[in-house]
Amino acid sequence: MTMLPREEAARAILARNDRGGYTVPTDRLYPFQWNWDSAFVAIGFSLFDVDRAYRELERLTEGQWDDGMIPHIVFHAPSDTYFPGPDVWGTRHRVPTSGITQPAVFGMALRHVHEAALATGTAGATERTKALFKAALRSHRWWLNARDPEGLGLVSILHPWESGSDNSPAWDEALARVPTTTTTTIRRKDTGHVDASMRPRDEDYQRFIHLVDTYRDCGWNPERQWAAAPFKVADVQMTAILARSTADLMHLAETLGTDEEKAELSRMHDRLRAGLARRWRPDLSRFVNLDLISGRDIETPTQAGFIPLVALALDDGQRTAIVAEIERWLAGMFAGVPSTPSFSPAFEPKRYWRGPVWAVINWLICDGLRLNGSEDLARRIEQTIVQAIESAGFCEYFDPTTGEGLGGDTFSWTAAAYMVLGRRT
Ligand code: 9WN
Repeated sequence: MTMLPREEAARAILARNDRGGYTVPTDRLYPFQWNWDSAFVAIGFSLFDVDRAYRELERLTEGQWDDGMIPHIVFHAPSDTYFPGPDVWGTRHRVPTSGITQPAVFGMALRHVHEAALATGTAGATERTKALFKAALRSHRWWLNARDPEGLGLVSILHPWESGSDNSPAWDEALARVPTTTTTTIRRKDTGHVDASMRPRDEDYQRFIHLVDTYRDCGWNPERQWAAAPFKVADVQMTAILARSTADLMHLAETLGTDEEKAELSRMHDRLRAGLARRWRPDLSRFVNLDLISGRDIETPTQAGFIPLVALALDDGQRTAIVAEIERWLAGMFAGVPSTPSFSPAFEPKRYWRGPVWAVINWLICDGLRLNGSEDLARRIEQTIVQAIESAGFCEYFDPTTGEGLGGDTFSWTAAAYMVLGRRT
């Protein structure tokens, strides 16, 4: 296997962030197991340690709720370096967890891990994949029942943290309706680890915690939460990732699933792709979210508008338009597709999800570009990400205008992204 210039360093980060079969995103700032971080990390592990890749996903499913939801954080072991901890969430699963979820990269990861297992002849792979496949299917059912009860073909987030893009300007208008009052005392820890100018503001945290208080008061019951939610956005990034994971589960089901499971997955896939396709806006050359409280489109430009590339085969007109739009966002940038473009009034190149570049987001965009025939652009973007990591280190995110590394350092998913994207460039 090819070794990249910083391969050993990348593996060392995964080893250092290993807490016993699961990987924390980074020490201290994020001391627990996070849902979509672990899925990306499992893909990274699958390149050199398939058993460990399986373990990452298996440990995540220890937190899966009886209704199928895979929570966004699993608190396997206590730590006082992160807020909000298990006491604030007040959930009642056998392992302490948060009460919300995160993008369903799990299905995509499972396919990667399974294929790596087949390629290396890993013993016991079929049984392990089967068990994880069942867990993934249960979580997809939860998504469609709990988060698309009206049958839009789009799944909704009830908290910005569910999107994984917590502080995105896409949420500004919807979040402004959420009160800043909380019954929980806010004790932020994040700004003790990284510069406050890179993180969400205090007012955002008050609204984030107001939402946690609201859903905890609903006893974490999905129907009650749906009815009470003051923040409810049908998110194209979330829906696209779920649709792509569904396609990957369909692929696994070919050999491992029953006829009923195959038919069910195929129905889910059709429903999600039809919902997504309706979110294309030709005048913007991207897909847009729908605010279910106001009933209005959210047109704020963010990276989410490009993520449906991973799930849809676009027609020629759409493909040409989206590629031109991505090129426009890249103009003058040092690295990658930014989370908010520099021409937007909301652009802040160093603040969380309001401009910086995330390696895993670019990984998804490049996968989608390849799927849609734009190999050259994908490779060009991947090269800038790999270069930023090689010069600035395995940071949480990067300033797109300079490549400066920001946020937490020694970040697990950046290490995984480096190994995956580096092999393609
Ligand atoms: C809240 C762990 C997570 C990522 C998210 C990222 C950030 C948490 C936070 O860190 O969110 O979940 O406290 O800021 O936005 O995408 O999964 O790396």
